Amino acid sequence: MRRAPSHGPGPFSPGFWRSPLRGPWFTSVLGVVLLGGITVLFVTGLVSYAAYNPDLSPVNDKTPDKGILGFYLFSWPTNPHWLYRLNQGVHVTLGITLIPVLLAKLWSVVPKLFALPPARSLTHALERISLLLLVGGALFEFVTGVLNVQLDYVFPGSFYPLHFYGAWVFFAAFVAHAALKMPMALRNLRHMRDSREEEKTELVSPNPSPPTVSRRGALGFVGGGSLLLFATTAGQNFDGPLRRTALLAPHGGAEPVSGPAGFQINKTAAYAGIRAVDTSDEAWRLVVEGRDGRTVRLSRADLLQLPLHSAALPIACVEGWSTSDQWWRGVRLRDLAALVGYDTDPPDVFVESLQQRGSFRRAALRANQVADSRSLLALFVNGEDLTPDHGHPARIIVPAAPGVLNTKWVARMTFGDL
Ligand SMILES: Nc1nc2c(c(=O)[nH]1)N[C@H]1C(S)=C(S)[C@@H](COP(=O)(O)O)O[C@H]1N2
Ligand SMILES: [Mo]
Repeated sequence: MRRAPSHGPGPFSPGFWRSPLRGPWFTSVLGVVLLGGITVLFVTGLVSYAAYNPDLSPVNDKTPDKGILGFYLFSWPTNPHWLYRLNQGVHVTLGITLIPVLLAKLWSVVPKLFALPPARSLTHALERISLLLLVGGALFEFVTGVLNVQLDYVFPGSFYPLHFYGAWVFFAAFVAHAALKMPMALRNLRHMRDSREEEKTELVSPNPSPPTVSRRGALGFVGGGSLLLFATTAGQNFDGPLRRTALLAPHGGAEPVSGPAGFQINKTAAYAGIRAVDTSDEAWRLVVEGRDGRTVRLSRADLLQLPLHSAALPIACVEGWSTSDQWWRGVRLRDLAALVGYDTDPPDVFVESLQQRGSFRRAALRANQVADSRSLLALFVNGEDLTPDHGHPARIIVPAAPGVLNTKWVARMTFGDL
């Protein structure tokens, strides 16, 4: 029997960590899964950032001092119309599914956190500092992500820059870590399988308790946890019975009402402080501004006199829920641009809501989004007037864009390059 080397008291002694599950094979399997999964999370996260058209700052992107990190130079496309729905569905569903894998991975290496001496050499010291960024960054990104999805914006307005900067710090540490450990992880996976004959490493307990479950069994348990999270989350990207399987989705995962307006609502009119007196046919006017200060004021009846068009488009929120295509009907954004002097080549537009309360009131759209014939100032959805909660009297709907750009209760639109 091997004797436990004692380097310190309690957890600082390797003999303190007795699970026979810990070892290079177990850690390597989880590490390889995270390598693939976190890379996808990072890419879909960056794509999601690009979808906001962050160069339309400070309106769409309020990240302070982002410098070269805000390097997007392209206009977010409008095709395919489900682009953001797919991207964000993958980002959020995968992120939630990976939680058990992340926790198991951290558990598998936790003895190393207590390893003494704290640093054997300068390289070792640097490696341990990078691990702090890695573990701290991972926990920070997963926690802020989940909080945002579940409690929509516990930190009003600040989730976005926190998650954004956190992602860069975390990913830099992650790349360094993967580059350092990948060769060893692959070697472990190729040669060792689930062998008990592992070379003695820091990960293997010198004083293991008798096993109660095999390593494969433990991996199955982690995978089962992931599968359960996946199965109770993914449904929020679909309508009907599937959405009811999204037990973990925010808003209880249920349709808010039935009928034509029976798709998910982000913020209700009551929450946003929208009063019926301001949205009545008598009171409400849409102000459209454009070239050379040209301004028109339109009542809902005026808008109904303009050519009306339909488009089947989803709402896809950054929080990871989305609706299937809904039938929107209203006035094309490019037709509104034409009313104020842009007969050809419509420019960008800055959209403001009636809403005075809460962090969300305005959003900007790029010229290519305005030009798309499916981009509407919608007055109807699924054959009926918009309900107050979906943005009555009028709301924006744009193909492939994040839900947050689809401003509800529109009051003013200013056309002109931003
Ligand atoms: N004025 C206003 N418009 C808004 C919002 C808001 O809070 N206020 N929320 C946005 C977000 S984040 C989303 S996902 C969609 C949701 O639209 P829905 O509630 O009709 O599903 O509306 C967008 N438009
Ligand atoms: Mo949203």
